[in-house]
Amino acid sequence: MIDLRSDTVTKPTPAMRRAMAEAEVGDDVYREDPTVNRLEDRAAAILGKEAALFLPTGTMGNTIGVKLHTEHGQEVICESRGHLLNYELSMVAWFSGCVLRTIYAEDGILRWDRIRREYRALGPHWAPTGLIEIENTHNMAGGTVYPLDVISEVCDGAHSLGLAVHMDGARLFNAAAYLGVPVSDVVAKADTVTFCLSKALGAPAGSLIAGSARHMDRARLYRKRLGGGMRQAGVLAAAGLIALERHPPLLAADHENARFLASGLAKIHGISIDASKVQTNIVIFSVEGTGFTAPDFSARLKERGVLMNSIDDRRLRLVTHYDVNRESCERALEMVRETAHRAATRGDCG
Ligand code: TLP
Repeated sequence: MIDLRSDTVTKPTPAMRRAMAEAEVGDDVYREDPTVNRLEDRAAAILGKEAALFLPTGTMGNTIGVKLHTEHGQEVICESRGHLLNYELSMVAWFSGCVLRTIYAEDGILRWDRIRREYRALGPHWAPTGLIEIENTHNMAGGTVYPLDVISEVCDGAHSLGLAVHMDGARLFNAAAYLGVPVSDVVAKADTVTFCLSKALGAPAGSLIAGSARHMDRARLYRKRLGGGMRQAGVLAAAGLIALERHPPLLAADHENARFLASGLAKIHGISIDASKVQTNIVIFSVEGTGFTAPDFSARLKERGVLMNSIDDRRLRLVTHYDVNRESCERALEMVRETAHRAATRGDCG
């Protein structure tokens, strides 16, 4: 199977497995796991933040990020296709008691003028805005990257109103690779940032949240409340350290493979995609013109050994990662071509 459903599907490398077997561990709830401590210190240093905290998932990172900056009854502004709203089981409401005020942006990138219009101070009828959340890269907008000046403007604007900015940087390192800048530049003005070791960086599990030492002390309490105190978590942190130190340079190849797939898809009859918009490792395309629904197209691709998820009735998403090389991308493209062609020539539509 060529698995392009997500970059979460990668298997740990031999180096990761060795490091996991040999990891020095302790009880992380007592802050005695040397490998976790090392990972947190390295992550904070690489991001240019005072402190970082190891977490089981990105969802927990965003949940804690929202909780740190808000009070019950406030609004959190995010883009309308944001992961925070659509894929996190309403944790913003469940844990933080806030509602989301969404803004649609075609490219997923929220600009300050749009945010400013949605900002609300406390009024007789209005819940006040408590936080701005930005997703970088933006998953469902197709892996799009916030330009540095946009982040800067959003953060300056938010801060001028006394608001914090939390960045969902699940694929933060992809954003930095695309921009060709250190990750610390991308997150410099964000108050807190979550990033995942288990996405494109390829670790089997784990994410971090980073920010001020004061925020991370509170984040540690919220992590425990959420059931995320993980004891001898050094076995996971060891793989995470390899992901963090060695894998960022590999991301450029994933981005090239995504562009290769996108430009190949653009040539297939019945498929629509603007390949020039693909920036990182996520490609979203429509199969509407093939006559198949996206779930049917996905099922037929699976029969041909290629996994891609439908994200709605018309569109599929593919995500490149280090377990899929160029040869597998060529094969995947061939299978998409065959599936679309079969629909066109035999009327085999689902
Ligand atoms: N994204 C997953 C699915 O949940 C959709 C994927 O396959 O892309 N923020 C962003 C932008 C994400 O894409 C994800 C996971 C998360 C947060 C949550 O991370 P986890 O799965 O570790 O909770």
